[in-house]
Amino acid sequence: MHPRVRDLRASLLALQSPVCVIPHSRADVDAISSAHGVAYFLNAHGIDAHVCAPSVSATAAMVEERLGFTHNDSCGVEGIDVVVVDTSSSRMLPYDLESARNVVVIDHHRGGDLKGYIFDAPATAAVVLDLLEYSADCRLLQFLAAGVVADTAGLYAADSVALESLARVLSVCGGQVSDIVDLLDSRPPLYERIARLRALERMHIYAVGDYVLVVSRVSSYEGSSAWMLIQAGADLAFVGSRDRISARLSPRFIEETGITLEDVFSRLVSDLGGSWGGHEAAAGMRAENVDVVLRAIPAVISALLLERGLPHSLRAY
Ligand SMILES: [Mn+2]
Repeated sequence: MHPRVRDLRASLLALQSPVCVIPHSRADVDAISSAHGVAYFLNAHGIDAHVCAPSVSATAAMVEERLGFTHNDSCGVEGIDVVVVDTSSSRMLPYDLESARNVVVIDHHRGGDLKGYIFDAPATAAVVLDLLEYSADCRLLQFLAAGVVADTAGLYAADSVALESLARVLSVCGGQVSDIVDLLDSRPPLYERIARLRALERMHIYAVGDYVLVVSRVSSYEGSSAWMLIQAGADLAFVGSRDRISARLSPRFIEETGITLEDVFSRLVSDLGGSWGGHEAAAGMRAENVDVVLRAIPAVISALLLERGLPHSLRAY
């Protein structure tokens, strides 16, 4: 056990029943699994604890149900002991904790306003696994392992600590990585899947030099559709709905050309009006006439490449 986890253990064991364990609002898999892990730890040590989560993300709710866990949707915090998990920002909490008797905070994000146990860890669930010393019901250990997988983008961003915690869960409970990863596997709702398929049906494909640009049109779920087009092999995907356009870029395109969606959308907005917002690889814009903007995209991408001294041919397929 990490020395700081030992200190956390002592702080938790000093709490008095009943304890309310609260993950951040719109709790993700890491937050909700960690909350269940802390409640289990307290209950195992004779302290009555329950998880209180007024809002839970769709994926977190799905994993929770798959593994047979339940939580309370609301709780009163006045005069009782509270454990906050996976956040140290009071604005991320569903309750004002001013009136609570004691508050213990467990997190792995820096920069919050609440003091507590902030770990340099890949996920709060990795800390909770250490706290439990990997000794609990396997449903709980797998839930926490799923929290680690979720917070490391499906292990893509996992470091040795994340892999070690996953390896220890597998050595205790058996099974393989896919058993944990599959817990997080969700099928999007019907209308989202139909929108994605429509995006495939209606797409226009361009080769801009070595890059594949895809432009399409749906009536909703344009962001999910753009993401799917990148998964399907596009380097640039732009999908319009009634009054907005969502876009995604592949990491390869940004790395090799230095062109981001900030460049693309600020050019489109200055040429055609509208407004945009987002990040370099995922962003969206609002436009009065979405079709006019969509038609302008191939030429704008081509111009941006030329401005960076990257000659290419532009072909429609
Ligand atoms: Mn987390």
